[in-house]
Amino acid sequence: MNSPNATVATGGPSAPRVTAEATRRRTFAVISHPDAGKSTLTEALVLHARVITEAGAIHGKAGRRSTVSDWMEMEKARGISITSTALQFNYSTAGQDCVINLLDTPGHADFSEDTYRVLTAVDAAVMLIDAAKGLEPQTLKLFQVCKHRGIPIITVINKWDRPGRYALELMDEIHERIGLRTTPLTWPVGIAGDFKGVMDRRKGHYIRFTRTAGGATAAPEEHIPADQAADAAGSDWETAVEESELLSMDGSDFDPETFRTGESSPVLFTSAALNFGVNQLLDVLVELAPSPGPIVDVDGVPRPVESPFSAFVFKVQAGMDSSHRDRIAYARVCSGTFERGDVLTHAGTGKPFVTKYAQSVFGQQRSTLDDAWPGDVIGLANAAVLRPGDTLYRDVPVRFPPIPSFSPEYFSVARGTDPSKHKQFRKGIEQLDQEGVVQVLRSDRRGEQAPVFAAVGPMQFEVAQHRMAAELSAPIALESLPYSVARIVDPEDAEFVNKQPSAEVLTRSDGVMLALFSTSWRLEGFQRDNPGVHLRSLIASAED
Ligand SMILES: Nc1nc2c(ncn2[C@@H]2O[C@H](COP(=O)(O)OP(=O)(O)OP(=O)(O)O)[C@@H](O)[C@H]2O)c(=O)[nH]1
Ligand SMILES: [Mg+2]
Repeated sequence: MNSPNATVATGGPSAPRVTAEATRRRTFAVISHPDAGKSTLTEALVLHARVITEAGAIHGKAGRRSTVSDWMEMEKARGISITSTALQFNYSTAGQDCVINLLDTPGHADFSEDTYRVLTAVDAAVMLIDAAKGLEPQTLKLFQVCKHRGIPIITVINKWDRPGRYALELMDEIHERIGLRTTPLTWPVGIAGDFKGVMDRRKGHYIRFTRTAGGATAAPEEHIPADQAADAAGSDWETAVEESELLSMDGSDFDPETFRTGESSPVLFTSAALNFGVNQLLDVLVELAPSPGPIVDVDGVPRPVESPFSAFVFKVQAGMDSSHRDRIAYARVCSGTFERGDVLTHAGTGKPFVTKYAQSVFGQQRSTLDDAWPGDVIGLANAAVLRPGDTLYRDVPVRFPPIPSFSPEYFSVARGTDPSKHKQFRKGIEQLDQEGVVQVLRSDRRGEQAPVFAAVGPMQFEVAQHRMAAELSAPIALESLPYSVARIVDPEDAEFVNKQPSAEVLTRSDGVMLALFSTSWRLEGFQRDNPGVHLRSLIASAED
């Protein structure tokens, strides 16, 4: 099944094509504290790229109560994202044809493992800040992860249609608290709550927005030359000009070099709900966000995008379509290309992997994928062998670094409440485990019927419980256990640790034995008293 593209060897005949395809790709995540408007902005970006004709149109009700990325039932009901979503679409601007791979992430700390994993798969991040709330704790943490990984950040001050803080004050806050130098590309005309438009700081003109009913369609915009802007916007324009001059004097003009190294960040002002400023963001992403470059392998060697195909799995998700019970492994393409049906190698096992079921992903929708290029996020359907962190390659072996997993801090016993659903219970638990919705731990003492769920945050339990009932037809009851720390323990020490008060040893599905302790204080006491017992932390945390 080899095609001309499949013959890409380093420097092979298709290398220029691979370079060209990589160059027109933008792969980024939208990140922030919960509720800043990530999913709403995602929807607006897609709307502006004209993939959908009306915001909120893809899922149920127009009038935008649910967004293209929030497709899970529980997400719709609660209005929060509990899992990241990938959307691939084309966008053309100023003669450039781009392919956008956008990842909308959940903001809630309980789901941050998912968000951190997504950050291993992107080349840039759009960091949202709520105009009224400023920098919030989860945004701060995610910023640190981006900084650590060297991911360039575009900052978006969202909800400018609502009363909020002063724009200059927000810039100061970002600089003072996280040391990120802001270089606004647009500047609001009208204070927060009275969003009239933005000044394009590089070109000097005024972009005036017009509201549409319910923000359901793209907002019309007029580009008004600077010398007519005062007539159009009055004193709001003058304030914007003055503030923009202040910024320039302060050295806050865009600087490509420090943007790429993550020291400075271009800023845009938006109202995702009204679709204001969204075009500008799309254009900035195309113009300034980096295209895919070499990805460093586990030995620290960069693999050029023109190398033969390689990709790594950063997420596994099932239950996207309740009528199919399918399971999708999301992979980020690092180098080369493949055509559907090509045979790759699974680096972990050395076994062949057939890409017959490769798909391009757009939220809950999927379509057959014929080829993929560096930067693309692809879905591999029903590939039971794939786990987060797995590498796939062709011809020239490679392995990418493992992806972060967090140490669980919450533990609950799960029991089926309907004895006739024994089989569904087992299958459901296995599925949640594979996806990483929760980690599943077992012990002989507790038995198969009472596995222990381990989670980074308690909301993961709610998701597991909801999905067991709604999707997997095996309702469960959860009973929380009084543990808060886990450590890896060697099998020869397991029995000894298990006998300690306030401790218990359980086995994870990959065979690793975990010792759970009620508090870190207990754990420290145990380690002091038993220096011969070797306990290891589970890390690979965000900072690794
Ligand atoms: N007024 C106003 N409301 C907005 C804007 N953007 C989002 N919202 C509202 O803010 C709420 C949260 O928006 P989401 O897009 O779900 O926020 P999120 O960041 O995706 O939240 P999580 O996924 O849970 O982290 C919703 O009620 C949106 O309608 C905006 O620009 N202006
Ligand atoms: Mg969301």
